[in-house]
This record gives sequence, C-alpha cells and structure tokens, in this order.
Amino acid sequence: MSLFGRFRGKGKDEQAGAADEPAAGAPEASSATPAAPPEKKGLFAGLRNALRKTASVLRTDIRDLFGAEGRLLDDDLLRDVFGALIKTDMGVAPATEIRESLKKEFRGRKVKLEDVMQVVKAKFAEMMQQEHGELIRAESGPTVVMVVGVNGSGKTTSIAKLANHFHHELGLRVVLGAADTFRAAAVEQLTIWAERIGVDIVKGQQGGDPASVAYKAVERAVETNADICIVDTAGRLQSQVNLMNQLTKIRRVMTKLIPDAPHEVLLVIDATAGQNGISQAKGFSEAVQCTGIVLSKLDGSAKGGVVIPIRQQFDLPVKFVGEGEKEADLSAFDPARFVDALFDE
Ligand SMILES: Nc1nc2c(ncn2[C@@H]2O[C@H](COP(=O)(O)OP(=O)(O)OP(=O)(O)O)[C@@H](O)[C@H]2O)c(=O)[nH]1
Ligand SMILES: [Mg+2]
Repeated sequence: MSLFGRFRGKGKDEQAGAADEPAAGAPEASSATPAAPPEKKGLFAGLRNALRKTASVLRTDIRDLFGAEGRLLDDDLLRDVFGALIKTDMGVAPATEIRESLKKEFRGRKVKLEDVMQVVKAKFAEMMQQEHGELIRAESGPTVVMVVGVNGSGKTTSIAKLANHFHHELGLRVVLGAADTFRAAAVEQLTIWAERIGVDIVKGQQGGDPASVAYKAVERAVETNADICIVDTAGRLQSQVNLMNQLTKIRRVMTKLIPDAPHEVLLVIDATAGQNGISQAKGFSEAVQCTGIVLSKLDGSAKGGVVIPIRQQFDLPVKFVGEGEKEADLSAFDPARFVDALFDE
C-alpha cells in the first residue's frame, strides 16, 4: 500500500470547485504559468535526478581516489574521503564518524573502492534512519496540514506540490488556505497554483487576520467534505515574537472546528541554506509544535548529505523532499530509496 493508500478510492470528480476568482500576476510565482497543464509524476521519479550532483561527489570523487588494484588505506586516503563527504553538507561530526569507521575496519590494509563504498553507504543509511515518516491523517473528516518556516524556505511551492500529489495522484479533494496575508503577492502566488492544479482555495485580504483565513479554510474543507486542507503561513523567524504568537492563534482557531487540528505542522527547510539555515529552522521547531519536515531545494546542489544533520538535530521525521520548482517535483522521504539514489549506479 502506498504511503497515502488509505486515502485512495475517493474520485476526484467529487472535487469541490477550483479557485473562485482569477489570480493577478505575482512576480514570485512566475514559474507557475497557469496555461501549462499540470504535470504528473510518480513520487520517487525525480529523486535520482535531484540528487545527481551529490551522488557524483560521493561516487565519482571517491572513485577517483582509487586505482583498479585498490589502494592502501592510509591517512592521505582517509583525508580525501573525508573531504568528499564534507562537500555533501553532511557535517563534520558525521563525516568524522564515517572516517573513524573506515579506519577501524581497514587501516593499513589495501582496500578496493567497493569495500569503502559499502561502509560509507551503510553509515549513511544508519544516520538517515527514522520512524513515522508517513503523513499523519485525521481519523475522520478533513486532515488539516499547516505549513510553516522561515522566509523563502519554499513553503508555498511545497504546498503546491503537496496539493498536486494529493489531488492528481491520489484523487483527493484539497482546500488550500492562503493565510500568508503578510507578504504582498503571497495570496496571488498560491491562487495561481490552485488554479493551475485545479483545487479549491480560501483567501482573505492582504494585511488581514491570517487566523481568520485559516479558520475559513478549515470550515470550507468541513462543509465541502474535502479530504485535506493545507494552510500556508507567512515566513518568519523565531525571534519575531508577535509573528510566532500568530502561529499559535492560527492553531487555536482551527481547533474550534476540528479539535485535533492541525494534524500535521510541516516545517519547510531549505536544503541549500547551510548550517545557519538549520539553526534558524531549529529555533523555529522548538517554538512551534511541528510534526514533520519538508526538505526543499534538494535539486541543483551537491548538498544532499544535509539530511544527516537534519535527522540528527531535529526530533522530527523528514516527510517530503522538494526537487525543483514545479508542482510535480516532490518525493515522499524514504531513507532506503534516498541512499540508493545516492550510491547506486
Ligand atoms: N530549485 C528549487 N527551488 C525551489 C524549491 N522549492 C521552492 N523553490 C523556489 O524557492 C523560492 C521561494 O519559494 P516559496 O515557495 O515562495 O517560499 P516561501 O517559503 O513560501 O517564501 P515566503 O512565503 O516569502 O516566506 C521560489 O523561487 C521557488 O520557486 C525546490 O524544491 N527546488
Ligand atoms: Mg510563501
């Protein structure tokens, strides 16, 4: 059964109406051209492509250190393998742990590339391991998903990807809530996505109360018997006390309609933001009760190793990874598949 198998079976012809008014152009949403048809793609198809650069560092850079005959595992080789690992943004402590494992296993012996890669891959798999990676669902009625994170991390785009997956691949009825009333054009950005994907959207005025939009979105989901309600929020930093309190208020109003909502609070983290980005996201996750992570922007950089420090520093499972700017560029995070995409030719 697929990750969302319990949701299957509801026809998308039951889908509630699409966006209720045409969207004004939003510069931030230039990638969302309403004219193009929505793309369809399996949940794992883009992962290998998104991880191409990271895989190349791990496979090619390390392979280049070895001749056909193998090589003596000495300090020089250990240093060079360590250097390749660090390039993936996996962090010094995990890379040191792998280097020490290699040292313990092979030091002073002639090793082949495959021997080293086997150890490296096994350590990656061990470090990425997690439980409860599947989406939390409501026992009955709509599942409410709130999406939070620092500015520009990829929240709105990730919502479009989730909506596309739920609606087009699983045939679910989706209502989006445009509760980022803070940034100019944020509502338009989500509206363009909703139209393009063909899902319902609830919006308020720019500058209006985001909690009121969130309430109305959940209300619409209940009234229309939708399966999923996904609520966008404005980007913010943990240090912005008023904005953080606003998230608490958004949560609170939802519970008036559905006592255990939001069922998921997904924290979106930009994979390319480095250690500083991780620290910011960490502050955030400590201030809000998040339930899972969406790791966006894995494509285009060699930083796919960042999953490891994220797994180690957050007490939260990674649930989805973003692999590009289009609605189909999303995978459910599965550690085994992720490691295979990194290491298998
Ligand atoms: N390459 C790539 N770009 C992405 C991905 N996800 C988001 N982006 C881009 O990142 C930029 C910011 O994305 P948004 O979805 O607007 O981010 P946000 O967190 O909603 O931003 P704010 O609402 O301003 O806080 C946009 O240019 C997106 O196209 C991804 O997985 N890969
Ligand atoms: Mg946004």
